[in-house]
Amino acid sequence: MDMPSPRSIKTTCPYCGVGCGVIAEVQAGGDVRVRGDPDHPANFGRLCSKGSSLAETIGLEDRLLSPRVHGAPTDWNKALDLVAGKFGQTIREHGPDSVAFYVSGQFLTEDYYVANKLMKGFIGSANIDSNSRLCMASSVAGHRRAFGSDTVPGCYEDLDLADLVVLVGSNLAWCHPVLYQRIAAAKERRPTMKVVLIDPRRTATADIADMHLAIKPDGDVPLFVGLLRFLARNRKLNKTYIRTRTSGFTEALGAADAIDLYALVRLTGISATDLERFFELFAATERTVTVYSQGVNQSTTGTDKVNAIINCHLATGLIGRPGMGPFSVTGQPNAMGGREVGGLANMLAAHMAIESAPDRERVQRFWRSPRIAEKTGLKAVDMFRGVADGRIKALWIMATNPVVSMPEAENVAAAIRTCPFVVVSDITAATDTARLAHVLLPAAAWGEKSGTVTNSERCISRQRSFLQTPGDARPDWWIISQVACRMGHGAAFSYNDPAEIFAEHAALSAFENIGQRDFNIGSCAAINYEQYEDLAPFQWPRPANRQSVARMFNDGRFHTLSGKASFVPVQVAAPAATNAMGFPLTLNTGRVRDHWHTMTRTGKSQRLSQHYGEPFIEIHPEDAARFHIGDAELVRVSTGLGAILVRALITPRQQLGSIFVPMHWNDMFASRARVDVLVPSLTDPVSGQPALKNIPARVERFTAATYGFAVLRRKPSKIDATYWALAKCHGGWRVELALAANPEDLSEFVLALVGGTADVIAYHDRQSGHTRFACYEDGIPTGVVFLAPQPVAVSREWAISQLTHPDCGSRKRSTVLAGRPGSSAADRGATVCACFAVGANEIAAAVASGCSTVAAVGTATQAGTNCGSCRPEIRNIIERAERPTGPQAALVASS
Ligand SMILES: Nc1nc2c(c(=O)[nH]1)N[C@H]1C(S)=C(S)[C@@H](COP(=O)(O)OP(=O)(O)OC[C@H]3O[C@@H](n4cnc5c(=O)[nH]c(N)nc54)[C@H](O)[C@@H]3O)O[C@H]1N2
Ligand SMILES: Nc1nc2c(c(=O)[nH]1)N[C@H]1C(S)=C(S)[C@@H](COP(=O)(O)OP(=O)(O)OC[C@H]3O[C@@H](n4cnc5c(=O)[nH]c(N)nc54)[C@H](O)[C@@H]3O)O[C@H]1N2
Ligand code: SF4
Ligand SMILES: [Mo]
Repeated sequence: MDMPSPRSIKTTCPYCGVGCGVIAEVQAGGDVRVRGDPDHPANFGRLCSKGSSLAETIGLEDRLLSPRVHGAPTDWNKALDLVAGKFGQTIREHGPDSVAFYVSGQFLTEDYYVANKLMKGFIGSANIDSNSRLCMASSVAGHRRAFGSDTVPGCYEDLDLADLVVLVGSNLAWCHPVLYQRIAAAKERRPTMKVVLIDPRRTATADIADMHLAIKPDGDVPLFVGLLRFLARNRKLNKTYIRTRTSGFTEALGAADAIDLYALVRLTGISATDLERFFELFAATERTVTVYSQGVNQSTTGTDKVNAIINCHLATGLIGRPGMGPFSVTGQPNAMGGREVGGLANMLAAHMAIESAPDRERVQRFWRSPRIAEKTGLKAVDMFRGVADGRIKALWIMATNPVVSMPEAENVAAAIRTCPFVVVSDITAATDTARLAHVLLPAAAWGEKSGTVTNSERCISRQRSFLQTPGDARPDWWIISQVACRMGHGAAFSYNDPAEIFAEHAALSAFENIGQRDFNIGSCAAINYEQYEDLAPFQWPRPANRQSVARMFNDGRFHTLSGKASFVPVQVAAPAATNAMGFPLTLNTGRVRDHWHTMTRTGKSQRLSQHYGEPFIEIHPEDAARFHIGDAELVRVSTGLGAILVRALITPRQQLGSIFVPMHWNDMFASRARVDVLVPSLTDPVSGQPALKNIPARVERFTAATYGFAVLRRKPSKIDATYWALAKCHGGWRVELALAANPEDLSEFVLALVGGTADVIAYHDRQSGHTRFACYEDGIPTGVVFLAPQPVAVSREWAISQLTHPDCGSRKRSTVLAGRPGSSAADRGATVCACFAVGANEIAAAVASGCSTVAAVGTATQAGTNCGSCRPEIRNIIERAERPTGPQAALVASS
């Protein structure tokens, strides 16, 4: 057989909404390498740590390769007939609103389009909602209130051109790293450029901030209302713009007048001096971009936060021109595409409104559909309530993992368990949601499927396949269309490829649209397969025979009835009670640099699993002392809804009274760490987006009888411990452990963990109470286990290296049992640079030997010289000039 020749395919990163262009190089032997696409306008060749590690995540381990019904593999015909039959029967017996689709911003536009078309036009319900409800809904609602359309006004170039970038509730350094680096580079070129960060935590993003305003959780509405008042009182308004291009200013200012500086300090927690400095900077800078993300959207006042920000840009006319504007950055790779196809319960396709009878009639006519949803469907939180109370009797979850990511996650799981018919489409069966499904459908993954995505700056790019689809996996658009055909809608769903779907979507965007709707990509309405294959990235709108538009609203015309932008009179409400009885702390949740959501993909990469090896809580030193929590001890975090168990990471970057727990860890990777089990389903009244930050909580030290750390060659099938957390590492798996009671027989416990028939050598240090085990099979190490009455103080990186050390003969065993590096081996410390696996201690050593800049550390160690995602942390090490080692070192790379 001929070896296939090496190929290079241009595609798009499947992670965040920056939407970086990626070149996948498939080697002759089938190996894949990825690099940034130098020609892509989103990244010009750059990638972050997640993008750079994509090749590590495309293996077939844990992939779902055939449809399954009640756990048993079956063929597509049977599975599709069953899904179509059950949905059809449920609709006939209980009406169209008895079924629901819960979809995802990680769908490609073509997947999203057909799912929305099937539900709204052919089933006739609007019960299709998306995880974007947890993500972008408040921004969508805020845009629609202000602009009359869901339009992101600016583009990435504005970040280069701005003289002031205000980052609100955005950890850009970790969540949109390539944009963060773009700002950092612009600031290096033009040191007069200013960056202000507004976040209760001092995140890695603070690294480039001239000013960090550690705002009180949910203090954003008062802050921006206060800014509007300041602008008015200091004659910094653009009165011409307000008069000619906007409406409702007087009411908005009236609402703002209710708040004086004293109240502002109290509500925001920011000093009067800092408030004034920020207000003056905003007032004095024309080229100002305000970037915002989940610290804004995920709140009961999320939509008001968005409008409070937009109000300030309208009042100054800072919108629609180079280097300025409010800028909501999208989270998921296709959050924006989902909005374009209207794949949410309160939207219709192509920026048309479900409330509008003419829009409904137009879409129905275009689709030639037998019916059209007449009213808004159930939004995510209500959808799962509907599942719980029996209104929804058939549910299809696609490309999202709600048992981990939805608030009240345990109630969501219970609802799914009671639902008569649940279908899950995923690339893996190893998720907390997939294991509750009656029918599992194997989806094609990134690299195997083809379609388009739209990034934060309205840029539409192709994802292209470069791998063969394994087993029976199929693209989502195909799966949905097949079900639609089998429900009797063959004429409308007989697509041969995604190009046909994209052309239809583009045609609908231009259908009877002479400027009423800004989303218009009519230039692609007649696109054929070859043109689609070659489609270069472009920004919408791009109507037929017209160029793309980089900045919207530059003509001062908006999509409201009056054509003017609307001020929203945002009221400053008293902040939600964070000190509810018995819950004295505020729980904040979010992301870490190297994991993506529920870890189904990044959890496969050992490089990405090293930055943080286990779930953790960040807590301020004084709060830790108040609750008697020591560094690296375990903490029980609880709310009225439940409890989780995570590792303590004590850091002054966290504000007093506030704690942070990442959203990523779940039952596949830890014993009890799904943070959404703790989060109540409180939603923003306008957008229906749940408040996933700022939750009353409490903490207690969890005292274990035994703590442990293990490095194992094989993934353990079961871990019998009160606390465990599993992470991929070089050569195998690392496990953090804690047991409430001492096991009766330590060796038996170790053998069960390591698996197989290992020889076990143990060493017990009577003085410290530590016991160390080294397990071998045929002279090859299969596990190294450390157990102790306190958190285990062994260097994680060093212990991991023992599994794959070339010299693993008996001479080495004494070193392993000593539990520390021999005199010849250095302890690299916690991984900071994922690309070149450079540890904190190596960087600290470089700093100690005279490297005083990030560039110098890069020259000495290579750290930070590839994707650059770790540069804020390197700078942090330089500033502190020392790093802790020991058990917490695995955690503190970022603290
Ligand atoms: N590494 C990584 N990157 C990602 C993702 C990922 O999973 N991992 N996911 C992607 C997705 S889908 C999304 S939506 C984005 C999210 O991107 P971000 O929104 O940047 O990420 P988060 O960590 O959720 O939250 C941002 C910040 O909001 C702050 N915050 C909390 N409460 C408040 C408040 O009341 N006011 C203010 N001003 N700030 C507050 C938090 O402290 C946190 O630092 O990231 C995308 N990029
Ligand atoms: N507490 C708290 N909770 C949060 C957040 C928070 O900040 N705090 N953030 C919220 C936000 S912004 C978001 S976006 C959500 C994200 O939450 P989820 O959407 O639940 O998280 P993912 O892990 O991205 O889930 C995607 C699923 O799709 C699967 N998948 C991957 N590719 C494909 C494909 O091509 N087809 C199909 N069918 N499946 C595929 C993956 O294996 C995975 O199971 O979490 C939300 N939940
Ligand atoms: S910033 Fe990173 S995760 Fe986001 S699209 Fe670019 S490479 Fe992917
Ligand atoms: Mo998101």
